[in-house]
Amino acid sequence: MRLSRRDFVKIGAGSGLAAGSAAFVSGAAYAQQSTPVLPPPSVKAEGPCAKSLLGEGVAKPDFTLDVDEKPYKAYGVDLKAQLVGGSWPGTPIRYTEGDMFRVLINNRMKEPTCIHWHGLLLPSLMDGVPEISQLPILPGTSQYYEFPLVQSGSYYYHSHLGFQEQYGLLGSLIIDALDNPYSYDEDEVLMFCDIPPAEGPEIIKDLRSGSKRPEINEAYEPPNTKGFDIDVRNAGITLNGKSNDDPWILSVKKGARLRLRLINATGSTFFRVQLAGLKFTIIEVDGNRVKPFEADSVIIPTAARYDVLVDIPQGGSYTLHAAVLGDDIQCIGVIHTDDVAPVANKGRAEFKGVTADFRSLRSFKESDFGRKADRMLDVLLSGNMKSYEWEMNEHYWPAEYAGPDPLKTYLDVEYGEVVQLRMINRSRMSHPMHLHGHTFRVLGTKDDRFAPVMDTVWVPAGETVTIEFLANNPGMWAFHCHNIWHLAVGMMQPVRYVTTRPLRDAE
Ligand SMILES: [Cu+2]
Repeated sequence: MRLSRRDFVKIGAGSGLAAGSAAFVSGAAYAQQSTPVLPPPSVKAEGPCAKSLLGEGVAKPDFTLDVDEKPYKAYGVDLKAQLVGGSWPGTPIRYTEGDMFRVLINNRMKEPTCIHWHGLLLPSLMDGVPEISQLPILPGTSQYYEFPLVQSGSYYYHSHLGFQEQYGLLGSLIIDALDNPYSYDEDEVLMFCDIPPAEGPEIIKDLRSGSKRPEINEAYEPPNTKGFDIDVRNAGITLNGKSNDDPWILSVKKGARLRLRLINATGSTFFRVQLAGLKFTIIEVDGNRVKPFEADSVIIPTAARYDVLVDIPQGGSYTLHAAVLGDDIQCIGVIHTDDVAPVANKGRAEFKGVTADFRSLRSFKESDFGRKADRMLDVLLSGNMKSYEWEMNEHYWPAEYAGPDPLKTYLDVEYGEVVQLRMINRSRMSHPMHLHGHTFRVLGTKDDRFAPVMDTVWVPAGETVTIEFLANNPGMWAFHCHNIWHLAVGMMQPVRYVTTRPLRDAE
């Protein structure tokens, strides 16, 4: 069933959840809960994962994601991977704005999982975060997710349980716009993943053994940021599942205009990306339209997405370089015209010209909420590299590897407020901060009326970044650092609605 735009009532500017359509009733019912009510436990499958899970009156899923354990080898490392549809990245999902999202997860693993739809505006109980929005999906059981898609752009899905995301449990999630303002000849998803050097518990053990930052000669560092720190030296980076010895290749026509959806789906990697000296134009960040910005390279933090347009002016073979900040490794891919053989330039990336990051961007439309913030909250980001503990507001969220005395603390907001979160980074590391279920404006970039709208923002070491959002989606929402190692030790403080909207009659 395709919903029309009329079915959606925007509750506020910039972002908003659908209301008023019959299809949304279940979502609205979830969203009405002032304290989260856990959904019924996952349905126990009989034999192979629940074929009969979906009873009468429930629409069939458009995508069935089979999650299973599988050995995986890349860059000389053997890992126990957890994959969707047997590949890393997993089964791609694609919809059109206004569609109902109907996805079934079959957990065929021997351990629980929980799947999060990164960047989507959805009912809280569909958000897939254990302990915050749903129960884990137990081994041999299935979970059905259904909600209306009220936005467009480049997103991805990933497990929000343990280290699974770092070991392959993720895939792309693209929502085509109903009215696409851009024209291009090719539309390509470029998904970057980092391959860890060992299993998760081993990496945490190493980090806790007091080892310092690895000595890296010739590390790539962004301009104006000295000494970009990393925790873990990854074995390598894949692009759409391909490693550098057999790189990802795209064949196009001479003169083609390409839309590239650059998705940083890594556990802890920041990239600086360039395309063989070709200028490109940034058109969207985290699925939100920006004033077109021309650049020679762009810095993409963990869990962020940048959509760019690039023209392939003449016949040739063009190598894309994604250099890892703070390390000396890079990922390559090749785009070539169909009259020329692909040739990978495996040399070290050399950067020239304009480097963009979130501070370069302005929202395409005015993003201001038209009033001052109702609530301003400080969020201290701090840590201890020696004991390997990472905190938000000097607390750890309970997690398997959280520091001593983890505690459930929340950032409380009320429905309808304009909320500012001032993130003060008192550490020497950068933190890619992600808020679930909302988009936010990143203030202090250029002109706050046109602040870029995002869902994941880089808070550089020692700096302060303020975001502003409209509290229009009641529930409990994960707000955390998207570096998997920081999250694993408890770097999370959820946003909790302490009031909901008043009762009202159906329109
Ligand atoms: Cu962090």
